[in-house]
Amino acid sequence: MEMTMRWYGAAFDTVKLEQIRQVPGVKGVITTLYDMKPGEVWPQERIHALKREVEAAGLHIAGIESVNVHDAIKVGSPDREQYIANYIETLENLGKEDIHLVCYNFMPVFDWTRTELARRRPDGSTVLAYSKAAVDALDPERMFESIAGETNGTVMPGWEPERMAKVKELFALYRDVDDEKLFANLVYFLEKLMPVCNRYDIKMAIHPDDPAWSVFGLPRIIINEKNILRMLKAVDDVHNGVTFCSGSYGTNLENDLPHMIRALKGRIHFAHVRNLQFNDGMNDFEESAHLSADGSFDMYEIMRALYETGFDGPIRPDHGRMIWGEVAMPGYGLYDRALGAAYLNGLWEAIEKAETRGFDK
Ligand SMILES: [Mn+2]
Repeated sequence: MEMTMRWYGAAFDTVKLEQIRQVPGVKGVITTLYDMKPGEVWPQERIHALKREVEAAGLHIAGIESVNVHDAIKVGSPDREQYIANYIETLENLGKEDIHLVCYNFMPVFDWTRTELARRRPDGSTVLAYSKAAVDALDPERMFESIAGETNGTVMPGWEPERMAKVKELFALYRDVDDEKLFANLVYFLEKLMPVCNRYDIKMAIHPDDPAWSVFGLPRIIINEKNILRMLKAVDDVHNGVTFCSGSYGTNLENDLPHMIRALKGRIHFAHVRNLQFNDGMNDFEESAHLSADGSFDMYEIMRALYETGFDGPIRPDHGRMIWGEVAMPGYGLYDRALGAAYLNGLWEAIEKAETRGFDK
């Protein structure tokens, strides 16, 4: 396991590499070229420059989150061939720069869905939250406007304004795409990627749909153990793997997280670990602090399952609370993610030492 933090790049992130460097145990960042649009080829020089920038701060790039997938690939329209070729070229350029992990998702129209970006908790912190009642009352085409005022002036991944301006067209594009078609398009895409992934040893790590069920009638496939196992089997290559995100799979209380981790042994290449607090079953939840006692998940059992399955990829704390007056992209402040990293490191050390030394009787 390597502890990392996500970093959006100097032009977009309120957190500096120098600050990340001071979080105990963090030597790697998960980063991206945030201004690249889905479907564009990432130039090797820009990847190289990003790498140099990260390394100048005493860190290294542990992986990319994300290289976004163009909608033509997801819906399977004829122009997907060009976009797949572009994606392969991007992977080639990443491989040449010695980058071996790429997180991506295959969610239609919306990336993750939350209905509040700054719900206030009793301790005065604010967190991202989801309420079914709010989703039901919402016109999906107005989803972006409803949260736009809460982004603290930042551009949120998957919710870029230029993308949301076209949301009506996007819905039309997916009109004839059901779960099976989306699945077939994902398999088609992955099969095309495997040769370049093998050549450069690039592990593709699909991020689950968040929340892990259909929203606004759109198809959703990366939501549970059964579907992921089907996907892994359909393209049975170690480079076709998973980002295990506890906060996304965990939105569905039917998902037994430690069990899933064990079932996906060897194919989890990247982990996002965070907690959720459920207030009214799956109808209402919020992103609590990472600590088990602050939310609904047993974080010890999640970390233990990762340890026991020999997980050796990057892990990162996920969305943090906004605390101590910080103003940052919701979920991506420095302070609470640093607390999360320290806590997860502590759990890991305790699990590792108990395993290797045993407890004194
Ligand atoms: Mn995640």
